Amino acid sequence: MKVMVLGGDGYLGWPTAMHLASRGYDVTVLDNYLRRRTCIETCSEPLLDTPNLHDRAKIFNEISGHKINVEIVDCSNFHEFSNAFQKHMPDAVIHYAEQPSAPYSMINFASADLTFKNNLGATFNVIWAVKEFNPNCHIVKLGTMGEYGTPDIDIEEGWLDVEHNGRKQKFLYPRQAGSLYHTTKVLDTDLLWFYVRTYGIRVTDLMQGPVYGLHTAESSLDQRLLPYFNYDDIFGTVVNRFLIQAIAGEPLTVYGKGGQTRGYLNINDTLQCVELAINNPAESGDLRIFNQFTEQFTVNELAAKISNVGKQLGLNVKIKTVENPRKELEEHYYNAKHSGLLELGLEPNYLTDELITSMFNVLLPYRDKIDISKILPRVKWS
Ligand code: USQ
Repeated sequence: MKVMVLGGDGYLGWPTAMHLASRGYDVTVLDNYLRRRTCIETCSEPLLDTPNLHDRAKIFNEISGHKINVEIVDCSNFHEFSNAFQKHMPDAVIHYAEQPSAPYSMINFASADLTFKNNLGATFNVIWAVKEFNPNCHIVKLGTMGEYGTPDIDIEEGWLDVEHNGRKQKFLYPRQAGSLYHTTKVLDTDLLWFYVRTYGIRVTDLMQGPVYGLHTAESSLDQRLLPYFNYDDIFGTVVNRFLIQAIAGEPLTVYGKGGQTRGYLNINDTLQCVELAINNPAESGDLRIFNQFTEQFTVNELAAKISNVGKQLGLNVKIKTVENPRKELEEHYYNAKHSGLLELGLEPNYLTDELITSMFNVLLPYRDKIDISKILPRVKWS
């Protein structure tokens, strides 16, 4: 199967590319290094120096014998993207090519404008390239659990049966996101749904929760193959941040009351999920939606788990309440369904003490690389 990974330089894109190449897929990665540029511009450099895509593909090829094709392409430019698409004519496109940070999208007009145009533009171009040049190609789009927000009712898997005045209809589950970034994903879903129902393209929209972790089977082959790992306030996700804070001896930064609940997953489970999605494609004319996470936690629960394990390893871990820079509910109901990917065969890697210990052990050798000035939140919602 020919697979294109859009955003192949990112935290998830590169591990996905290696995972699929190792399993015999014909993999091409596309990226324009937007993540690297926005990280440099905001002083949010990752923990490790990460070789560029051509170099990483070469290193991976030398070590594993597997090939990854690299195209340095801006997916939000239709000319560039459609040329690459026609050159490789993929059977499936995995679309990670979006500005992924909620705080980044809330800095100012320029960051909001970039997020809006990049994210919607890339999705629009993927849809049009598929529709024009290979309508059978399966689009696997990374959405986010944050599209749903935190409603006071159960969150269904993408769709909701609504009964109104004695009549029934199935609709996209109501969405009310908490940042401009998350809102671009809501708009992506609407765009995809329009083109699916109008032109019969096939789409899987994965509502993913915050991801954590560093090591995958392939990245553990060589330090230079590790993912682009952020721990700063703008691009780092909460579990990765807490692990680094614990190692640095800095207090874990719980925002507000810490009752914010989200569905989380291990980076290795992201790889399983996207592979399951491409191997079980959506039907033509189907917008299939899966909630992609394995277990839910409050921020306080995450801080307690990481603190307990850190202390067992001899780290001096403290937990601190930080004024919440975001506008979000800090205590709320949360019950999100997530059975679709399990039914396809997902075997979760849960956030056990053993797993937290193994993540600490992978990260501890890089203690000297941590820049503690990147830890406290710099971007406020208002
Ligand atoms: N949080 C803290 N302390 C911190 C960092 C975060 O309490 O130091 C809290 C946040 O306020 C939030 C929760 O932890 O309530 C999760 O924050 P996060 O930064 O890990 O995740 P988020 O900004 O929602 O975004 C991340 C990814 C994004 C993805 C999303 C999935 O950056 O690309 O779409 O997770 S979800 O959250 O389900 O929408």
